[in-house]
Amino acid sequence: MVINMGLFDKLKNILKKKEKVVEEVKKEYNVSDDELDKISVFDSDPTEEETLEDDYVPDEPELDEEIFADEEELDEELEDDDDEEELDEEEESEDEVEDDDEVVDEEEDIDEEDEDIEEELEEDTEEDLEQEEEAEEDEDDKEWAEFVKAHQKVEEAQDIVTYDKGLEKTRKEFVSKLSMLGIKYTKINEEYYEELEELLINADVGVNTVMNFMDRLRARVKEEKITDANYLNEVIVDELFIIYVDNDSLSDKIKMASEGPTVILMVGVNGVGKTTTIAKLAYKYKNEGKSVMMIAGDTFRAGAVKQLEEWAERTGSLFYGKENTDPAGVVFDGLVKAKEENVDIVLIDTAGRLQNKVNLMKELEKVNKVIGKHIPNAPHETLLVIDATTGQNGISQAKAFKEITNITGIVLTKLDGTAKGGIVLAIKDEVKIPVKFIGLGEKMTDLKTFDIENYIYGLFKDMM
Ligand SMILES: Nc1nc2c(ncn2[C@@H]2O[C@H](COP(=O)(O)OP(=O)(O)O)[C@@H](O)[C@H]2O)c(=O)[nH]1
Ligand SMILES: [Mg+2]
Repeated sequence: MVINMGLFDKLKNILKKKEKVVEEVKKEYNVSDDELDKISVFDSDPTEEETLEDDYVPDEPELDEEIFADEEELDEELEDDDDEEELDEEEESEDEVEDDDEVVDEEEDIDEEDEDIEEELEEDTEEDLEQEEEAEEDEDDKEWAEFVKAHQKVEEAQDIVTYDKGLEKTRKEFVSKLSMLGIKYTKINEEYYEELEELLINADVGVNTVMNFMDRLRARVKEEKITDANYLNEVIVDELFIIYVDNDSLSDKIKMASEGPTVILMVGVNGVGKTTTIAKLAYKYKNEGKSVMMIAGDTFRAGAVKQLEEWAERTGSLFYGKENTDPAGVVFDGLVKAKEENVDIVLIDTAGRLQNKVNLMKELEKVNKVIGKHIPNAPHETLLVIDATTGQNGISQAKAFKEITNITGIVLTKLDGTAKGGIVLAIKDEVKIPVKFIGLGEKMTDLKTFDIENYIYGLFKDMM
């Protein structure tokens, strides 16, 4: 491992930038932290107005009866006028023809010239129009790019504040104690190390992770001749960050199908938050413009199917479920429907009774077989949901499930409800499965993609 001396300063810069993004967005939209989630940039798409106006160009009439009615009336009026004028003109020209044939020839010449000029004029206007359109498109592209940027910035601010709030308990408990340690000990000695170790274990960082961490810290103190406990806090943040990024071969991204539905299977014991996480994921993907379908594979627990159906309704997702039947059968029928409806994302809920490991393993095998038969390379993700408030128990669940089926990612829920947010580090280090999402509250917007920088911000922002 390469110890990067400048890491803490880099972290500090990252955290400062995050603070700035939040302040700027709050100021721009004139909102408080609590109101940030309510900003919807999509309500103010700057190119929308122009698209509406474009619909009213004459050769593409709006299918609006009132507009048609008006136009018909107008046409009739115009026709009436035309008839009278035409008649007058005809009479006049007849007289002229009788008077002199030569005039007719001249008139023909003039007509031809007129046509040429008209053609030229038409070409000119076409070119002008093209140029105008191009300019408009460029302008649209620019506005759209700016809009996307503004949207990303709002989203970033929303993420940061959600992390900030969701990790408050851990921050207050663990980080304030860490700061106290720096004040209490003017010198780094055995007692200091012991207290620090206890602090980390209490934050659920995990015994093995803490042991490795302590070894590295001691070595670094020796090597860098660190004596000041306050300065050591910086090194600690640094090292905690390294624990996480060290294992960076693990991808946090959700694997998406290149074509056809992306299938995400949710597993985990009862009560950890599978069903609500499915709802939050559906909400997220719907917001991204994707079509979503939920399949209720938890067919045994009374009310589980109904609960998911309600979430489907609320999030505007499609739904398939049947109570008291074989889960693999429900998944089979659900996937047939998902393919028929050309759905983008399929979220499958499962029952999580772990009291019989063999049964659960067989059932998940069956479900996986059905999914794989329907859609090649599916499920694209099997996400294990664990409840952060259960601490080390959650880690044990992860280890057990890992033996049962191929877990591709972890969703760590209820981080907002615990002061032991260090569990994120333990999972990465001891389970070696990436945390892909974290639950930071009960709102639909409280499920976030796991982001180490936002996590570090949520934990240590007071220390910077
Ligand atoms: N505070 C908090 N509560 C959560 C979170 N995720 C889920 N819950 C709650 O956990 C409870 C159990 O969730 P449920 O989805 O029914 O669990 P399941 O049995 O695994 O399907 C519900 O009351 C949820 O509101 C979270 O991130 N934060
Ligand atoms: Mg459930």
